[in-house]
Amino acid sequence: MGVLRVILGDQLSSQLEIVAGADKGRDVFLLAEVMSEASYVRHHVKKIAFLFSAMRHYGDALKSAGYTVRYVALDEAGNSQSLEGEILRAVAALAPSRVAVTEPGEWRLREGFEALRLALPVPLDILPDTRFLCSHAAFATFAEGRRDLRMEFFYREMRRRHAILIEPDGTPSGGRWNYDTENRKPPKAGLQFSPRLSFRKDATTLAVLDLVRRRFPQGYGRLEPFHFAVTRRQALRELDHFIAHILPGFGDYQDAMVRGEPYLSHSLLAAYLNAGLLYPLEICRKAEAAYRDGRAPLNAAEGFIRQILGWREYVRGVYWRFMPGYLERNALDATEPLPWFYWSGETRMACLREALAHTYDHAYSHHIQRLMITGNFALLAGIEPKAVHEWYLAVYADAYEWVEAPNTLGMALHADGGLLASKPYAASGNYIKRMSNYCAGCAYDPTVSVGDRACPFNALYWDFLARHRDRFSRNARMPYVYANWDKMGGEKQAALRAQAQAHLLAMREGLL
Ligand code: FAD
Ligand code: DLZ
Ligand code: SF4
Repeated sequence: MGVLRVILGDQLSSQLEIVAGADKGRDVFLLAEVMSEASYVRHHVKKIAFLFSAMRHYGDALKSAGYTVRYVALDEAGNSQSLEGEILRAVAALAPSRVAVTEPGEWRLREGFEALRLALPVPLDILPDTRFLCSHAAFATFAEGRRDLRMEFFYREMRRRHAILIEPDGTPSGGRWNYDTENRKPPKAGLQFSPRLSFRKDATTLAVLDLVRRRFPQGYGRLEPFHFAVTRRQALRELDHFIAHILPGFGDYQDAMVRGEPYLSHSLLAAYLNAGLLYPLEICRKAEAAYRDGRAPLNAAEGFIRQILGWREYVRGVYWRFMPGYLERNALDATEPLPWFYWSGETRMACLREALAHTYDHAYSHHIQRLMITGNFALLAGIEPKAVHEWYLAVYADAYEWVEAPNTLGMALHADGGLLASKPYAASGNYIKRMSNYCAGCAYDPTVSVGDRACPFNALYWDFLARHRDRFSRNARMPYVYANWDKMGGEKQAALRAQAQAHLLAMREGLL
């Protein structure tokens, strides 16, 4: 035979060279469901089901297009349950002239493939992942010689390079690069959000749900209802639905949080984009077209495009530039174990309960919940970054290390010492009260900082700032916070710090 072409579970894209360059008559594709990938963290069962169903549909689509596919299901006899093992087994069975794989999205697999190269009797080609708009080389050029890797500069370059929201004279549409200041409205009473699509489960998805139920009985999360798109065609319907009905409202309430509303105006596209069912440029172009045709305001289109063309590409660049050391970073010396309630959802804090329930039910929570609720709490309470990282990597259907790790260690926990975010995203209960309607249903009171009803975010916030004063008081964006702390006087400061210790004790005892 010709080349054994390996497709990983998050590489379901026909535009990749691994597919585009295939010889239908001679080459064989390999897709394998393996326990090593399904259990390297405690993945949400919906994430496993989504990926297995999408992989099976993708394998079927390749077959329908006339390719030969070796698809190894999780339960298949002889499955070695590792990617390396399945490649070696396929090589022994099919005797290809070479093996090809698109570079994996995680460092550990990249290392695994380098080791496999030595064990293989034929050459292994690792092809670039051309789904991304910024190659490793282009990111290196951007980063070279810069002391400050701020996303905003990167984003402007990407806008220019891909001519998105750029006018014929080279200026940004509307005259500004960034409309973020218009995208921070607190939720108002009676806000309505459009209903979301739910995809019919075919026989393939039903078989996968049955498999996941049997093989992951102790798995984290709620498996059903299961409404995910599992094919490119369905993912495109989700995209078109978003552009037509949701995008116009994306900007205004981008930072808001509303009880009982897991999605608000977010796109839900990350799981599809990261698995290869959608491409970043097609999404950005559709959002731009919606703005140009008057179907979406500029603050919505720009805000949305910035997330994909800016943040998504930027965090991937940061990941590959700073791995493998990035995962070990712990600049704030945070050592608390992850509280059990991150898994169980059992806490008296209504904001965390809400974010954790969405996570458990949907393998999803939106960005502000990830950053300002679960992330902010872990930052303030000093939870060990690696434990937090493993939790985020497990629980979201869109989670892969290249995108999750910089968001968790860099953006949420400041564990990279400010490489990704110039100031920590630390906030007290007042922020959560302003940006959500969670506090009304809480055992705690966001306006109280000391005592039985004290919102834990308050004392933990001040204690965090006091603990890290040496580091943050030099930060040009933070002097006013320390001025407020100093104005409080010693007695109040001592009470807040004692209260923070009481919260941490309660957290350790599962009573918070
Ligand atoms: P929308 O709000 O609709 O945003 C549109 C798209 O922009 C997303 O689909 C995503 O592709 C991209 N995007 C938005 N924000 C970011 C960002 N900060 N970094 C990279 N891409 C972004 N995103 C992941 O895709 N996988 C992860 O594992 C992940 N882990 C995160 C962990 C933490 C602690 C934080 C704070 C953020 C994380 N994010 C992650 C980023 C972001 O929260 C999710 O991309 C977003 O919530 C996915 O929902 P959505 O598709 O509805 O996004
Ligand atoms: C996440 C995941 C899971 C749950 N299962 C598989 C699998 O069985 N087979 C596979 O090829 N890929 C799987 N994946 C995705 C990989 O973990 C992913 O390719 C790496 O994390 C790199 O991004
Ligand atoms: Fe969260 Fe504090 Fe509000 Fe309760 S009072 S919901 S803990 S911010």
